[in-house]
Amino acid sequence: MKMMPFLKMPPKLPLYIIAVLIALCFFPFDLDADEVFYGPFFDAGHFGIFFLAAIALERANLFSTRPNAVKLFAPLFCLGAAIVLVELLQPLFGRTPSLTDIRNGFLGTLAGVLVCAAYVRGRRALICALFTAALLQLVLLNPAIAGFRAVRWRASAWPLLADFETPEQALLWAPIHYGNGFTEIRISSRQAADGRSSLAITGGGGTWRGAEYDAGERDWSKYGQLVLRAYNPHAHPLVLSLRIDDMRKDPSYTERFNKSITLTSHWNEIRIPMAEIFAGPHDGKLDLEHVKRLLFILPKDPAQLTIFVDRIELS
Ligand SMILES: [Ca+2]
Repeated sequence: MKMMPFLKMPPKLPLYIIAVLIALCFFPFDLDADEVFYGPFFDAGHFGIFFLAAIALERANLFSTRPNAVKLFAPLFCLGAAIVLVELLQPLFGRTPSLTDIRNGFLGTLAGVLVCAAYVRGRRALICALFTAALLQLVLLNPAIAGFRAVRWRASAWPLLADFETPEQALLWAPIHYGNGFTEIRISSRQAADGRSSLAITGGGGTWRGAEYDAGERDWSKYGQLVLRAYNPHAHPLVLSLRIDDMRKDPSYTERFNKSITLTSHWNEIRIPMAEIFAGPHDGKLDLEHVKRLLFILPKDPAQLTIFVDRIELS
């Protein structure tokens, strides 16, 4: 088969391309603000990076005089070792290693090797291999697309933080628990302070459990208060804890805003002045220009219970 012009390159260029592609894995991207998008985006990116690296390695002709089995497996072995090494070294560059990255890197390498094998078999085989690789890359990008929708919703709804009326905002929330317990969160139509649904937070056991909202480092300082609605389905009062973090990493109890709120039966509207949140931490003030997380902690009660929260906004 006649070589396509775009695959013709000077002898050492493929090796430089591989070096640049692997260097991309170490670039210290700041993922904090829109991690719900960038996290899965860079996970999926490992597929594309090692797909291109596998093609570049084939173009480097390092194994062209070797037996067929070596030609096939040597790129898998070399890039496989690079994938694992990259993940082991990533923490040194402020990146987080993950098994998803390793899986996606291997899949990308495999797809690249298959495209190279298809290339010598003819145009139809090449088109099929490229189509399969593109499809796989799109499937792997799917969580990033969902994350992008969540980030876009957060920006467009601002200063509304949540109303639970649309599914994309669910990705901004995550269940949390510590110790032997469980937490489950879901958008529920059983209760609603506005619209038709709210967020049900169910937990039991453990030291503490609740739900966390990814506030995206947004600026709360221009607003007068945080307003939210919480529903207590029980006949007796419950104490819900609210926590707000700024950019401090793993803030201790004295470095964040903490407040206990007594919920009477049914819906409660809670208004917290921004000045109170600002002055909340015992150590310093809360950086209202960069709010990172909002957490609801369920009452310290070993029994399983559910509370609902709805329409959380700044005003
Ligand atoms: Ca609602």
